[in-house]
Order: sequence, then structure tokens, then C-alpha cells
Amino acid sequence: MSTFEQLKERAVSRYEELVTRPNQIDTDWYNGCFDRYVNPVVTAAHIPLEWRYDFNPETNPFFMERLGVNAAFNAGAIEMNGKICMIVRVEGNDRKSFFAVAESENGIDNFRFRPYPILLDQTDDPDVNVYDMRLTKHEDGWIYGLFCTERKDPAAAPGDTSSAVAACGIVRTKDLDNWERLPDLKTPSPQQRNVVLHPEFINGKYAFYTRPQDGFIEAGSGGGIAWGLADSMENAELVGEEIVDAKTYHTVKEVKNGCGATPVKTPYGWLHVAHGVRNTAAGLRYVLYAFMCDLNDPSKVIYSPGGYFLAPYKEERIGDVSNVVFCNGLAAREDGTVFIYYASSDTRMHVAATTLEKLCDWVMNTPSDPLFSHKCVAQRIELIKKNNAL
Ligand code: M1P
Repeated sequence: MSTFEQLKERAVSRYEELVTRPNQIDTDWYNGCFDRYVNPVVTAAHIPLEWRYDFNPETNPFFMERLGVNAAFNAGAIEMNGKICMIVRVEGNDRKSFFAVAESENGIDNFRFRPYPILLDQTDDPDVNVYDMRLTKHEDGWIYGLFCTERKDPAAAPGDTSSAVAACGIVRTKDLDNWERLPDLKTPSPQQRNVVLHPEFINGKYAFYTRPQDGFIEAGSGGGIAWGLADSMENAELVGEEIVDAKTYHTVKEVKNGCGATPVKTPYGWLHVAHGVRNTAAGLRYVLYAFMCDLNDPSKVIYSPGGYFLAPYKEERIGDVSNVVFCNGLAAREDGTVFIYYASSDTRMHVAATTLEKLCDWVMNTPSDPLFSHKCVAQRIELIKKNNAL
């Protein structure tokens, strides 16, 4: 066998070993609400070899990676035909992200990518980078994908090679293979990221959770997660954005927050898993938090448990952008199981498994943040006293 064949065979066998590796619950972890799993569910190494290597010994005698992949993270998720499908943000070594569908029967291991990544149609203003797609199965019959499209800021000063403009791109599909590009969402605020489409019509209109922001990185005066209505998806435009869940001093969402997965309808309200960001001496820290909105008025928060729901844990803390967990997809199955897909440190994907019943219990019965240390102590003493009286 030639050296080329040996190298290729070794890469193929390592790849198969990785993608077929069974996942197990991490027994070190317990909080009563969700299980963590030992292995990430998708990593850069899960990207098919034929997407990265040239398989021709004539043009690639050393069997080298030609188009490397740096990371696989921030995936949207949906259940389709009994399988869990993630639409993964795949980031090439060239820093450009794109989308690709990975699917699994059980949602916790054996994720495999469909044969090709998604080649998005372009609007008149081509995307320089795209990322973080949220999938919404809307009651109009389409599955919409809302993502961030980023272009260089045309107003950037000469020599400023970093300033960018972020907006919400929109595509729709029925099968996750064929995608129709629609015009970008128009909103009153100059920049947008983390936009999520509500699954049902509200007063006959399409409803969006947005995250108005002044600049590319800073939410600034943007205020938090907002809400707006549009007449159509073919030319989606929000005339107003009202704040639903504000960023708040000395909380897990002090610097900014953003809607995460598409909200899940429960008997008690619309359940959200979002991300909150605070600043530290070591940089920004991203955690997941949860809240619930009114069933009839999803712009109204009715339960807002204090603190984080899920924070970076063990090796999740380290990656390209360390101390980050980020969720833009979850799958709620008919049997009540909920898989929360989250990325760690802008590097790889994990799953947290729970049930709708447990999630609702957590959101509805976890006390809210009293916002002052002495009130937090009083809250804890009340719990201790109740326990001691049992
Ligand atoms: O690097 C952490 C995250 O930063 C951004 O999120 P936000 O807009 O809330 O700051 C996004 O770029 C996200 O992709 C990234 O994971």
C-alpha cells in the first residue's frame, strides 16, 4: 500500500471511530435539572474528511489537509423525520463561517453531516461572514433560518479593517437541503445579532425577538432582548422594537444578552434559553439563562429565574473565545425529552438533556435575582430555615 493510501486509511479509521463513539452521561455533574454528557456532540474533527482533504494522490501526495476547519459551534437545531438535525456554524481556518447540517437518531452521539455544506444565495450586498442560525418551524408551513450576516462597515475610517455591520439574514426551507434566500430583516436599530422568529403568528403578523445594538460588538444603548412585528417574511421590516428582557446591572446579563433557541411552547408559557454576558478582568463571560413568556402575549416575561441556567464547566471553559457557552438551538421531542444544544468557547458543540417538565419546574420555581447581596442572603436564609424545619 502506498504512503498516501496508508495515511488516508488511518485518517478514515480515526474519523469513523470518532463519529461512532457512544456518548455517556457525565456522572460528575448533578443539579437535578439536566444531564451533561462526557463528549462534545460535534467538533471540527467531525467535519467530513472529503471537505478538508484532497483525496487525489497526484495532487496531494502527502495527504495534507487543504481546506482546514477550525471550529464547529453555535448550531441551530430541529427534529425532522424522527432525527435531530443541527445546523452547525462551521468555521474554516480562513475564519469564514458557513452552515452545514449534521443529524443523529438519538440526539446525543453519532452525528453525521449531510454530503455538502449549504451554499447560500446572496442578496445584492454579499455576506462576508454568516453565523449562528436559529431554525423556526413556523405555523405558515416553512422552516425559517435566521442568521447573522456580517459585512465590512462602509463608513469605516481608512485603515480600519475591523469595523463591521451585523444584520439578520433570512432563509427558508422545507427539507434543510433546498434554501430560499429572502431579503435581510430591516429594523430601526443600526445593527442586529441573535434574532429569533417566534413560531406562531401574533395578530396575523410575524413576530421577532431582536437584539438592537449600537455597534458591532457593543449592545450599547440597545437595552436587551427586544420584540417587533412584521407584515411579511418576503420583505420583513419591523417598525418598532420594544425591550422584553433588559440587560441589568450586576446580573449575568449586565453587558448584553441575546435570545437563544426558538422558544418552546409549554402549557404554562413560552420557554426561552438565552445567553447573558458580563465583564470580568479576564474578558467577557457568556452563560445561559432561561425565562418564560406569556402564552398569549409572548412579548411579556412571566417567569425570570435568577442567575444562570448553565455555565462553562470543565474543559468547556477553554477554546478560541474562552469562558463562553452559547445556545441557539434545542429540540423538544414528543416524549417530553428536551435536548439543549450549546457551544463552548466558540469551539465545539455539546448537549444537555432534560425534560420539558423539569425545565418548566426550574424556570417557574427558581427564585428571581433580588439584585442586592443582602437580599440574596435573606433569600438563602429563608431556604435554609425551611429545610431545617423539615
Ligand atoms: O464570542 C461569543 C459570541 O459572541 C457573539 O455573541 P453576542 O452578539 O451576544 O456578543 C456572537 O458572535 C457569537 O457567535 C459568539 O459565540
